[in-house]
Amino acid sequence: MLDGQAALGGALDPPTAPASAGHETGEPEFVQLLTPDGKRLTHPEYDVEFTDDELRDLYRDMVVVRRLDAEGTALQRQGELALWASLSGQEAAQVGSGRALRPQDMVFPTYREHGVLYCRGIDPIKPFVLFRGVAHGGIDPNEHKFNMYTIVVGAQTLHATGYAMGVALDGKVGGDDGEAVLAYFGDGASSQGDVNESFVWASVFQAPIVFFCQNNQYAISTPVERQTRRALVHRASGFGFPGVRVDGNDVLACYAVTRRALDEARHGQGPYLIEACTYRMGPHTTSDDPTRYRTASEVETWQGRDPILRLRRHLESRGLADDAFFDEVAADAARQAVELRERVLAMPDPQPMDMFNHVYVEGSPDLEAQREEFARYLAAFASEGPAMAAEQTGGGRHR
Ligand SMILES: Cc1ncc(C[n+]2csc(CCOP(=O)(O)OP(=O)(O)O)c2C)c(N)n1
Ligand SMILES: [Mg+2]
Repeated sequence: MLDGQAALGGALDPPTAPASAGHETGEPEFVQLLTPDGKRLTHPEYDVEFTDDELRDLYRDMVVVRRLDAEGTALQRQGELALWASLSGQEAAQVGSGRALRPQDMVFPTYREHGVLYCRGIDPIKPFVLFRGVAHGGIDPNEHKFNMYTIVVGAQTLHATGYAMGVALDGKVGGDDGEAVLAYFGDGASSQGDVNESFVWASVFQAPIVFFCQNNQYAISTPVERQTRRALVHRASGFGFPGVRVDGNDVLACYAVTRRALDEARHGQGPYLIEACTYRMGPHTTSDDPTRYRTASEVETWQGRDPILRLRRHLESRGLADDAFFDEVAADAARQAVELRERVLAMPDPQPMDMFNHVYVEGSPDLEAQREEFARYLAAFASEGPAMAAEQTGGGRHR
């Protein structure tokens, strides 16, 4: 037994035991508050009362992030982005968890959390800056309490755990105003050493962190069955903290479990694992062709669990929204997408020499030597005109 474990009491026991939540047992058991046909369920441990306005707002958020995401795919296909990692299908997991955050909470995303970024109030153009390659996608993590995207699979869970340990050392846990950390990762990342090491450190130091696994069933072409023989949620108990499996296509359930887990963390109860069962409807990124490794019928099955459609059905069945509302939301999303597209196309290409500007605060002799060498290299194309210089340096590749 770990020192101090007794003092933590029941915090180490999963609040719900997802008994048969394994691939091997067929139908998974998870927290669900909204069925695919829009029926509202209750749950004894994870439930939230949503106002009518909150339900409509969650609907709007999901429609908008799906629409902006579609713009990312379209822009890449038109040669305007180098790459796009789509969130399509994962809107409920991202909006539900993203809206469950309190202002003081800190987020560590992967490369796919455009929906969480949107919920954080960050300008949605930020990921487009990164994927167009005009900047490194830098943002001030403290401004909106949201860190930079991490492409290195699983690495952000270590950053998040270290940060969360710092939060605890700073004495910022233990009350309603405590800070909690939300770290996203994928089913594939669950096999990374970084993620497992994060679990160890977070657990033994009772760090205020919620690990949010979007199990979208694939790590590129590798199905989740190649990551684990049991449901990922079971990992939590082995590391010594609670875990819960949630219907990741149910925005209400994702909100409810994340809110509860974050609140426990901010009150000093230590880490929590959430496994959100969802599905990546599109390719891994625009570089991938998912028809090579999954069947159309599987995709169809998941279409029937669509996160947006089920909330729409719920709103309709309760008379909380009519066609005018749905049309207005669609028009709002389309307007935001057009505006985003125009701003992406208007982004200036970076100047080749700019890459030396922000490497060190005060520069270095090596950097200066490289800067001068590269300037001479560019000057060598001067007689061939700016177009050739741009081609040699990668500038203008989007055209
Ligand atoms: C350390 C590391 N290994 C491999 C890769 C290549 N890679 C990028 S995404 C990915 C799959 C990740 O799958 P998952 O964690 O399930 O997240 P998802 O993309 O499904 O959201 C891999 C292997 C990488 N970026 N970093
Ligand atoms: Mg995955």
